[in-house]
Amino acid sequence: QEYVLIKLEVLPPDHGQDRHGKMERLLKRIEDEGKRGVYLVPATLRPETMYGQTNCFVLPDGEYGAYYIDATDELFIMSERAARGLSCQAYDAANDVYFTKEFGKIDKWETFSGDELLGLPLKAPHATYERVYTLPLLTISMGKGTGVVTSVPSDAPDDYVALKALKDKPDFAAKYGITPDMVDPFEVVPIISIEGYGDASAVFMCEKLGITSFNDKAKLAQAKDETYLKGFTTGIMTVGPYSGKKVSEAKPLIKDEMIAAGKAHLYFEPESKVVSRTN
Ligand code: ZZB
Repeated sequence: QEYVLIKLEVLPPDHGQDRHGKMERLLKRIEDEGKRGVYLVPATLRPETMYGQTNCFVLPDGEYGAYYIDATDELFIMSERAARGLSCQAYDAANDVYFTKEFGKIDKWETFSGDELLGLPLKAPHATYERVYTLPLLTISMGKGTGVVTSVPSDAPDDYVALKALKDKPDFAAKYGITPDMVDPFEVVPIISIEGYGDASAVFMCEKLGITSFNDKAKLAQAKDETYLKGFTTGIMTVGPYSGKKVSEAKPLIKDEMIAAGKAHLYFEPESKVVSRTN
């Protein structure tokens, strides 16, 4: 499985977050050592939807680490499994540069539980919002991608349902230290128009199928499959430099541009067997 890692830069905590001070210490350390930044790195199959990001999701009980990436001189926050996967992959295959200096060797600077990452302000590439926040999502699988998910409620039904729940139930959000300013200003951003589904297909499908919570598992799966398929086959971009182009045409162009600009990297999901560097 080929994913695209998106780099969401961690900004200095502004209020109430980082209750153990780990992020503050990490940001201080990278400044002292002249490293380039700390990023949450969600894995996505839909890089063309980054214009519609409203937040990032982590699993509150999940275990994450901040790993040093030699190729970019930055720290990436992700699951240990994903860090191991990256350390076995080329950053720039043409020039024989790998993500970490030593094949398969990871360098963890800090450990975070998901709830220690909640509420952190982030700068997300291509997003219309200047800063977005890290919010809880209980359906994240730590065994897939990086365990970090970026949220596009216009086109991802799961994201729409999760963000709506946090907005509609401030008491639930407060349990995770999420304050209304981290969710209320973030409206769905229409980015792709699909004939018969409008310009926010996830919202359309959730309303059409009457999905109100994560308990509607079968309906959510149906909504996801349908928006995925329709988005790719008949969707038209309505924002960005490829506005007016088909999603299927814009997607590889946007992906390549983000990678060339250092805003994203390719990430191959590790299979059970690790592929050797020489083959
Ligand atoms: C942005 C995005 C925009 C996504 C969209 C989807 C959609 P799949 O097909 O099941 O592999 N994701 C990534 N990692 C995880 C994880 N560990 N746990 C739960 N969800 C995860 O799903 C890949 C998609 O699931 C990824 O692409 C990511 O969300 C999420 F408009 O990134 B996506 C209709 C879907 N639309």
